[in-house]
Amino acid sequence: MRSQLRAELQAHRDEVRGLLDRFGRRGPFLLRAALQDVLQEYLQENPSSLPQGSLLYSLFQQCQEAATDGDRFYFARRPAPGRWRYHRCRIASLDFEDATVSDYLAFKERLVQGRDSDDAWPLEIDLGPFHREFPRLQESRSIGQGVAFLNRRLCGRLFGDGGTQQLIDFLRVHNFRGRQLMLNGRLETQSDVQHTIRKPERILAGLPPQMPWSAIESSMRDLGFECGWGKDVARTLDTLRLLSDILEAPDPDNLERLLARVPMIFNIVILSPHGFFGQSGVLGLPDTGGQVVYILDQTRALEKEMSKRLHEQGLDVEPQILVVTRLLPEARGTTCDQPREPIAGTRNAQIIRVPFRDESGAVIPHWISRFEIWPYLEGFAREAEGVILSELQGTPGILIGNYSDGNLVASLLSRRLKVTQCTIAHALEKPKYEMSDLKWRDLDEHYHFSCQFTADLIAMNTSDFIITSTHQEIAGNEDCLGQYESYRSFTMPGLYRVVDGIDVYDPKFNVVSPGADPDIYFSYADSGRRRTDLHAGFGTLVFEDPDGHDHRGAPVHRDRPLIFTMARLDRIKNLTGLVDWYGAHPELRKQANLFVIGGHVDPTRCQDAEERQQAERMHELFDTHRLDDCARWVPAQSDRVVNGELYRWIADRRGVFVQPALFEAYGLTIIEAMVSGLPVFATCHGGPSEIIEDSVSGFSIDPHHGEQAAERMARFFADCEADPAHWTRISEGAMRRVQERYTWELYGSRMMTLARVYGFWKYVTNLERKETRRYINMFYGLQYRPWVAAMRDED
Ligand code: UDP
Ligand code: LCN
Repeated sequence: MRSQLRAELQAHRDEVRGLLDRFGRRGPFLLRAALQDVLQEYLQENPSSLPQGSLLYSLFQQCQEAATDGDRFYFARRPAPGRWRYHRCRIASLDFEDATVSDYLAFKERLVQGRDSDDAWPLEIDLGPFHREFPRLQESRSIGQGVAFLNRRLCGRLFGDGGTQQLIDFLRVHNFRGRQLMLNGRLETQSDVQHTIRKPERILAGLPPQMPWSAIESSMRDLGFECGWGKDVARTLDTLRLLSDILEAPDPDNLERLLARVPMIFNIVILSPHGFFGQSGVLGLPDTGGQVVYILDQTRALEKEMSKRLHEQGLDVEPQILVVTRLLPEARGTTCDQPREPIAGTRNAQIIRVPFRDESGAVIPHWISRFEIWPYLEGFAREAEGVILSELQGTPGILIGNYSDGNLVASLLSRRLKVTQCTIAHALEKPKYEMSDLKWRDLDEHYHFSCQFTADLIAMNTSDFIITSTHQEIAGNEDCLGQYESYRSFTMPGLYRVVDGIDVYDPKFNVVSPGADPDIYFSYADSGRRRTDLHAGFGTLVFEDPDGHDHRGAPVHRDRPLIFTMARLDRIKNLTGLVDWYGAHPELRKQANLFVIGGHVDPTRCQDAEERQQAERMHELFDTHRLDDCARWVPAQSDRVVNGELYRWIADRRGVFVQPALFEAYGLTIIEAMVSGLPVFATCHGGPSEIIEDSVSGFSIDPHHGEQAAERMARFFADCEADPAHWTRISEGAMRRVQERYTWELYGSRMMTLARVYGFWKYVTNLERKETRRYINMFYGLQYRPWVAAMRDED
């Protein structure tokens, strides 16, 4: 390969030099899009310069990043998701050679810091050595199916090593409030169980299948079997047979089915400190969006699933879920100043609010941005721990962290309570901001990414398993980096360099996608459940001009379909981008009206500088494109029931939903719109490109090519005009897609199985990763804490 590369370089010296020269002009740092633009432009002008199929061609084609000082070039190549190679060369000699990740990162540091970086002793974070003994996935298509891999891989090993005894031990450790479950002291060894298990099987086979556990409890107990096998004879028999099949011939599917039944999770703690966490009137408040919706729906789904499983196994126990968030005395009319709030639609789940305190211990009354909360989290975790232990009268079955702050708190708590930790990122900030690692110094005053990225690394590495909403979130696709993948290696010059931060082939990753609440979001065709009483209000909301109503624009052609969008008015959501594309497309303006929900129409009411800037830009666009007679903008609408009917009302009028974000981690609005039957045009950057099958269940658009996106919409409306069945086909495709893959029912069932299976493997193997924990604890204590302390001192 080396000699082939040399030969190719010999044959194409001038062309390669020409190409490098062009890269150099776009340097010093080039990301994938710039590299590909330059490459394609160069190949168009010089068609025979780099033959397709040559090594050189694939080298440049696979390049994800490059860095150059005009003379030296470093290339980061990504032959497959999560697989990276580094190369360097000088333009003068074209001596391509392999480089290490450290070389590459050091070169980038030098470009940022100049000669200063040469004297520095960079702190290198490398978690790779801790994972050497650890099983890894091999195929990129398996990424995100960690539990299936672990079951296959460890099952053989476990039972080969006489691990059946560990399974028996595991079945004996479960109890609920002092009541022994599954196996009692009569059955201590594998051979005890193997010899005994046929007895209850024989007895139960002769009893009526519906006979309840209570009727057989005492005879089962005498044999060594305690409550937890099933609610009745049929279920008990089935579970016993699962165990005896495993003892006879272990197989991963049966093991998962058995573990999924073991009653070991009776309560869950979900952590989500930042923003306004409440059940109504919070959406649209700062730092408050889909995560709140996700967690409330998740809580309902998990409670339902836990209750179902416990009931099936014969335990009449009410599971308990605590969502632990921040108590915010200045609650802006919400319930965020209440220490406790039962969650609607559940039997026993509550929001528990714990305050942030200053150094004197006084409660901090005002909202604090999610970028500024790092100094308060350790105290929050300490106080939350006491509250959790007293609420649950014991430790939780599992801790679920949300977003960087909640995940850090989950790490702190799981370290102390020794509880299985699950991480959910929702949206990692690092990939949202271009070169946020290299530019951390410029961004730190406002964003404090030095703390946030460190917290992310800590949580990713301490958690027992990580749930993502899409495969994209972990490992991206051919062209685009995964969000987690972006933490694999990076440098924050002058702070630290990460050579191996997280491996997307780690079996801790599992894709479990959220859905949309089926009681609120359902098909427009489901006429019996429609809220037609709300329709008159929608006419006012979209078209009319009543005094005192906070809005901009009033479309005059009411018969036209609506292009609908709804999101927080953040730069990344790019609502202004959509308004600009629409305004610049005369045909589209005639085909459909634009309807935007987001932020505040009055910029003086905006909550932060970014929202204000977006609101001002929105007014500017309405002015310059003269949109007031075909577009409407109204502020954030926080009533989900109303919003649910609004999607359907727009579908009645053959409208579409557009999600134009520059980057979207997942996008609950996309799921809500699709399940309502709206054709959706959604960004190709991030999770949405996985949710939507292009041209079947919606359309992928590139927000960096707005004119093409607008053209696609115009073509869609033209096609629907020519053939109204076109709209229906996409609408049905959207509804089908969501029903098949994105439901809370699927979510609840998968999550509860994962929690049990990871709990088991943690118990019987070294999955606990003690060495990683020690290293991370040191990183936390020696690095993260002082940075956070410095942040507090700056205030
Ligand atoms: N939402 C809302 N009113 C608004 C804007 C958004 O109710 O004015 C809801 C929306 O229906 C969705 C959530 O907030 O349920 C936003 O979630 P998404 O994942 O789309 O984006 P995020 O805000 O989490 O980035
Ligand atoms: C945060 C985001 O930015 C969205 O993309 C997700 O849909 C939401 O959280 C829920 O996970």
